[in-house]
Amino acid sequence: RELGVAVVGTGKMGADHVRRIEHVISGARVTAVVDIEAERVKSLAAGIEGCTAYTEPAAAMAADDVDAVLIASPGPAHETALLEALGRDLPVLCEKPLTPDAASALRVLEAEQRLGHRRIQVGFMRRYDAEYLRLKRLLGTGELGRTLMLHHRHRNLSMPPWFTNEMLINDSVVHEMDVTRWLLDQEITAVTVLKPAASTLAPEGMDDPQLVLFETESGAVVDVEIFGHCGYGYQVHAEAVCERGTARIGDEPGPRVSSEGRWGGRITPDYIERFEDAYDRQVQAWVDTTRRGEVAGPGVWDGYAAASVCEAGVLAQREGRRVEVELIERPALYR
Ligand code: ISE
Repeated sequence: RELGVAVVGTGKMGADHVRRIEHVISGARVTAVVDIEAERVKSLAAGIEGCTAYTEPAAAMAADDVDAVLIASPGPAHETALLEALGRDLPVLCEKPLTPDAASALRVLEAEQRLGHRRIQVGFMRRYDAEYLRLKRLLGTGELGRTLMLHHRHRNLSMPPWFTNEMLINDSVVHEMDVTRWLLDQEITAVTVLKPAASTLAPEGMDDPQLVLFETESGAVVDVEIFGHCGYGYQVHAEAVCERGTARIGDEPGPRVSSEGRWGGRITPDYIERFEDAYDRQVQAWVDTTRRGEVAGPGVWDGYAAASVCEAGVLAQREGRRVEVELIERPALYR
């Protein structure tokens, strides 16, 4: 039967996933929506056949028509919902960050280990982006030799008003932490954060942009430009510098229009549009594997490792020094 999904959190990302499950992908339907905003969730559920509104994740997870959970609430609310889902042995797709810090991520990791099998996929959707996938495949062939450096650029048109300096690391650069670990197939060992003079267009008190440096196990060095208020669009670029060549992705997909003595194109305004295909492919893959009783994609280990790098990153950002990443030994369940 179709997978009955409870979507927990119906803000920008949660609402987009509801639309995706209902209208874009196949094999699943939204049987429950959960939000502390009772009115919002009630009116959302009213527009979906066979969907019930809840204000408590636990109540939705107890319902007979809920087979799996998609968590899209803010990071600090994830741990409770994840532990509840693991307690019921329900499959989960959890938006990043898994949890806001390494200690809470470790608690989730321990709970999944106690369960004895993987149940949680983390929403690091860039792993489903066609260009990132091609870059991963290319680096995997070994044609270009070892990867020595990665250059990432991550620019947002602007950030919502509640966004903080720490969130630039925990909510934005967390994506580069994951793709770096995935592309290079190794852990990040240390983080340094440099702060150029801030843009006067950034909110008071926010150091924007920032340059974040990672060191990795093999000795690669990775830089990430994170710019929260670039003011012109949403851009994500990555370039691998290898021994025998370089490979770059994220340049505008086109069409590149030449007309009236000028050339140019359109820049996507936000991640919902830029990574639309990646989100679609990610959720479809999660539904397909879940229906087969399997778990694939980035998991709790990846969420925990990213949370540990974030923790080092926030400390590096605050104290202006290089901070080493602390990780437990990788448990057998995640090897
Ligand atoms: C947002 O939460 C995301 O996950 C986006 O992918 C990222 O580009 C953005 O900076 C974050 O705020």
